[in-house]
Parts: sequence; structure tokens; C-alpha cells
Amino acid sequence: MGDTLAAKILKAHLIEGHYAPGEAITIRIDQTLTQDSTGTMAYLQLEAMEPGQVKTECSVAYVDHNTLQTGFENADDHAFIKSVAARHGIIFQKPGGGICHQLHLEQYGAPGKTLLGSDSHTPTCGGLGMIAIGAGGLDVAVAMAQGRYDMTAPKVLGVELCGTLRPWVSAKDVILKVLQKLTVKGGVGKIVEYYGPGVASLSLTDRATIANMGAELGATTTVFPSDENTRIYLAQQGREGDYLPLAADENAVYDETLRVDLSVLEPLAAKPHSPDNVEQVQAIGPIKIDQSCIGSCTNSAYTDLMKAATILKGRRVHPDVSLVISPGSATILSLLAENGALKDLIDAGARIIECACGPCIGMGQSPKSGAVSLRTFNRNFKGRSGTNDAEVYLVSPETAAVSAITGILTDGQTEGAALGITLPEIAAPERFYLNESFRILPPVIESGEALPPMEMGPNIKPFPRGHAIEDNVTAEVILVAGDNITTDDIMPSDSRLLPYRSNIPRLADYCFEKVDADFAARAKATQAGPLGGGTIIGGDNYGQGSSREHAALVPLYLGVRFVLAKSFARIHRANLINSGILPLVFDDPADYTKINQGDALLIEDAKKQIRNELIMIKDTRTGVSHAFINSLNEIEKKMILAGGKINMIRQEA
Ligand code: MIC
Ligand code: SF4
Repeated sequence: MGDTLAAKILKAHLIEGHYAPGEAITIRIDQTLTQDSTGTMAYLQLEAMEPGQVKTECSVAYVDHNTLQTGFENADDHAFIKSVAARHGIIFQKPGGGICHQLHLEQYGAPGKTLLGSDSHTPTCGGLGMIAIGAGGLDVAVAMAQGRYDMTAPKVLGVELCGTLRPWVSAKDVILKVLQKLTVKGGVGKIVEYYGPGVASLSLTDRATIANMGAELGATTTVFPSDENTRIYLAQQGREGDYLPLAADENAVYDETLRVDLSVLEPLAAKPHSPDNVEQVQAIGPIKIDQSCIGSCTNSAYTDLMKAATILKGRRVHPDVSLVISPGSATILSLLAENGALKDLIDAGARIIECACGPCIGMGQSPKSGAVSLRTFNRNFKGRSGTNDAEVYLVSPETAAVSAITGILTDGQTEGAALGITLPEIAAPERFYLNESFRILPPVIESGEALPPMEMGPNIKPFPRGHAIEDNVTAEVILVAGDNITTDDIMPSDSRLLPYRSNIPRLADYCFEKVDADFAARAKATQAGPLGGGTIIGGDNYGQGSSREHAALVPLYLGVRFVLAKSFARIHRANLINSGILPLVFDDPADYTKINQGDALLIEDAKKQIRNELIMIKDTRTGVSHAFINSLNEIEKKMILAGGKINMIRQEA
């Protein structure tokens, strides 16, 4: 039986454990990335480990999320990250240079390598044939300090592609189709690996789009083979030396498979408010739109923006529509400036904004009340745009551009010809050029030499630390939540709150704000009360979405001791354990309805029970004990016993 490509790369990086699905393994991490909104916390944690110089081949700190500097806070965070980067051998990418995943693809990612990033869309680089995994900031800090990452080996889901895409159908429609089939939890515990004859027809950045939104499946990561298109892309970036052809063995066996015929796909859209709520654009019909946004780490590549420019050239954005373009990198923006496409976009009435995440994370460009917004982004969770009642549809750049002209959701495949638009093949230039003006290399620091100082503004507060688990753990149920709760629900993020990513006490007041406005006050009162802390009950896929560990650190700060759910999303589950909060899964999902808000729960003999496969929790209101599945591996048990990962590392040291 041959190996999948995922297995080959993971086996080549294995430090500890036996590679088989479900087994705890430790892998070597070659590269790391952080971005600023998770980076401040990651670097505070890195400093707490006193790491010296990073142990990876390449670690990069990007600033792309919190670039609206409406007060001193964001700029202070940037300065902090820059100062830490210089201390530990980390490359610093200044704000304005581009979106972390797009830049990492252009400048650092390489086939066969491993990458760990403190952002859930780190798998974008899987388009290059590398294993690129999103994680919480603490896991990335440990990877920088020790060059390793503990994980559970996932299953490998093979997606066979055949045929080729028709005009007006693009990579975005491929991943939307996969999301429609598998849903937002269909990838949990799996690596999605693409193979088959259709792969060769997809450009490297098409593959990156598909890998990027694999995060929305809940997958650990996505990987594509590395082939001639990979070589062409690396050569465009002046990095042909990094090319390495890679593919699964001919006789590779996948744990599960799925087949997608590219030639029959139609333009698709994910309707409000979930990336898997997918339907054909034509079936949704010509709804009136107010905004169209093209960009984000999913669809801001050169070819994406050139497609938009080609469609818009010589035409005008509809009077009722605001068209917003955020290029993926300064290099891409310069290329558009050089070849005239930028002028075509501006002449059509597009609003060109900074090369950053921007509207994708509600950092500006929030649409009007009740607006319909088309976005080439990857998440359309309610309220994420900054406008709570906006209706966000996720679409391809082609659909976003043509709809911006017509003012209604438009299927270019059926309407393009009537509008007189034919889409030419967009060829990327043979050579991009490297914009080094945004890159700051760290100084070489000899051993024994003093590290440069850290720059910490007044908004940067210490992060909360868990404490060792007690024998009897008591907690009041402070929230019963439904299925698919996102980390945006747990710890909202928009232009108002992002400046406080380094200030947990301040963020705490907004925890679960959109689900239950009284949550924070209730949690604080419970923490001060006789039970000393609270617990949250969740449905399926609790904690999907962003990698922000704030969704664990803020509940920790608010006294949450354990979380009970029908199932957890991968990164959030790890962030809870890293923080010392115990995640447990209902053994009988029907028990979910038997525990109410306000109930006092008790885990007796918690230190002993943590070693069992089932943990019994007594509801003192009903007197009934319920069974919960304890899926912690040995390292995770140690973390919970110690009160979190940093405590465990310190104890071991
Ligand atoms: C997101 O797309 O939700 C973010 C903002 O990039 C997050 C990271 C964060 O919350 O800072 C992610 O995807 O991990
Ligand atoms: Fe930035 Fe949006 Fe990508 Fe997150 S999903 S990294 S906010 S562009």
C-alpha cells in the first residue's frame, strides 16, 4: 500500500510517535508564521519561555489584520511584535506589505516543508505541496522555541479532480462545491489531499484558494501535489531553487474519497450565514446587492484581480454598489499599477484599499444596515462584516466583479455574453519581483550577546494563566449554546475590539456579546460566587472558525473551568487544553438537553477521573451523573493537570 502525499511529508518530519490516524505524534516544524491579531499573545507567550533564537528554518511575523490605526493601540502592538522579532531571529513584515498567507506563498513557502501558523488559514500554503497547519498562538510559540508540534495524526480524505473548469467558473466554486458536499464539520480530524487529472489544470494560486477554504471544512489542512505549475509559480517569484516535485504514490490508499468533475461546475455562492450554505448563483436569482468586495487571503492573487480588472475595464460600477478591492500583496498591487489594470479598476469606480485583511475581519468597509454584500472571502458568519444584519454571500472574483456592474447577483456564465464580456485566459507575468521594502530581517545576535529591548505599549497586558486542576471541580452552567458556535461568537472581532487583542481584561467584557449580552457579567458573578467558576455547554462543532486563542483565554480569565459539547473544532479544542480548560464530549448527545443554564455541576475526583476514558459529571440540581468522553492524549492530560501548556513546560524545565 503506497503513501498519500500528506503521509510522506508527515513521516519525513516525525520526531515522536507512530504515524497512523488518531495517534499522537510530534512533528518537526520548518517554518512558522504569525499575524498581528494573534501575534501579540503568541509573542508574550514566546517571551515567557525565554527561547533565545528560534529553532525553525524560517519564522515570519506579519502585520495585516489590525491596520486601521484609529488609536495608539494597534501601532503599539506592531511595535511590540517588531521588537520581539528582532530579539529572536524572526523576519518582520511591515503593515501594507500584504496578507500573511498570500505573502508566505510568494516569499517563503516551499514544497515538502511544514509550516505552523497562528491563523486558521495557514493551510493556504498547502497549495504549494507543503503541510501547513493553523494553530493557536501558544502552539506556534512552542514551535518557534522548540521546532516541534504535538498533534493527532489525521485521516486523509482524497479529493479526485477530473475535467477542467469552464470560463466564469473558478477555484472558489470548486471549494464551495466541496463545502456543499462535506459541510463545515466534514473535514474535522482529516487532511484533505487533492489528486487526479484535474489538478494540472489549476494554477498554483487556484490551488491556494482551495487549500485556504479547506479551513472552513474544519480540516487540519489541505495539500496539493507539487508539479509543473508549482515550479512555474516559484520561478515567477524568483525561487525556482525551492521547487521539489511531490505527489502521492500511485497505489496510495485514502481513508475516504470524493470526486469532483470540474467541467460540470457552475458559479456558486455561500449564502448567509455559513460557508457551507451553498447554492448555484442562478438558483439564488438576481438579488439586489449593495457591496462587492474582492480580496482577502482566499482570492487576492494577481490572476483574481486581473480577472476583475478585465471584467470592469471600460465599464462602471453600478450606482448603488460599493466595490472594494484589497490586493493580496504590495507586489501584486505594483504589477497591476505597472500593467494599467489598476487604472481600469479605479476608472470603473472601485475603491482600492490597503493590501491587508481589511473588510474580511470587519476592519473597515462595514456595509450599510441590512445590506447584501458579495465577498470573495472565506467566512460569512453573522456580524463578521461589522454590520450585524448584513447578508453576506461568498462568491468568486468573476461573480463579484460582474455583479458589481449589474448591481444584482449575476451568473457570468449565462449573462456575460449579453453584457458583451468575454473572459480571456489571464497569464501571470513570467517574473514577479520581490518587494523588499516591507521586509525587515532580524539582526544576527551572537550567543551571550544581550537581546535588543522589547517595546511594550500601555495597552499590552499580561495573559491569564490557568491553575492545576483540583480534586473536586465545581462550576455553574453559565451558557447553553447551539451547534456550530464560532470563535467569532465566543470572542467577537471587529474594528472596535481588534485593538484589544493584547488586553484580555478589556476583551472579556465582550465575550459571547452577540449570543448573550449578559454573559460576561454572569461569568464574573459566578467566578466570585461559591462555585468559583463556570462552564459552557455547546452543540456540535463548538469553536469552529478562527484560531484566536482569545476564545479560550478570555473564558479562562472569566473563570470557565471546563466546556461540554457534542463535538469540538480542532484548533479551539487545542486552545482550550493549552489554557488549562477541559473540553469534554457528551457520551450520549441526548444528555445535551438535560442540563440547564444555572445548574451546578461537580466533577468528583477530577485528578483521578482525568485518566479514564469516560468522565462522570454530577448535576447537583437533578442528582443525575452524566458521562462524558475524555479524548485527551497523554500530553494533553498533563497539560490539564498542570493548568495549561506553559505551566507544563515550566514544570518539565
Ligand atoms: C479570521 O479570519 O477569522 C482571522 C481573523 O484571520 C483569525 C485570526 C484571528 O482571529 O486573529 C483566523 O482565521 O485564525
Ligand atoms: Fe485575514 Fe480574512 Fe484571511 Fe483571516 S480570513 S487571514 S481576516 S484575510
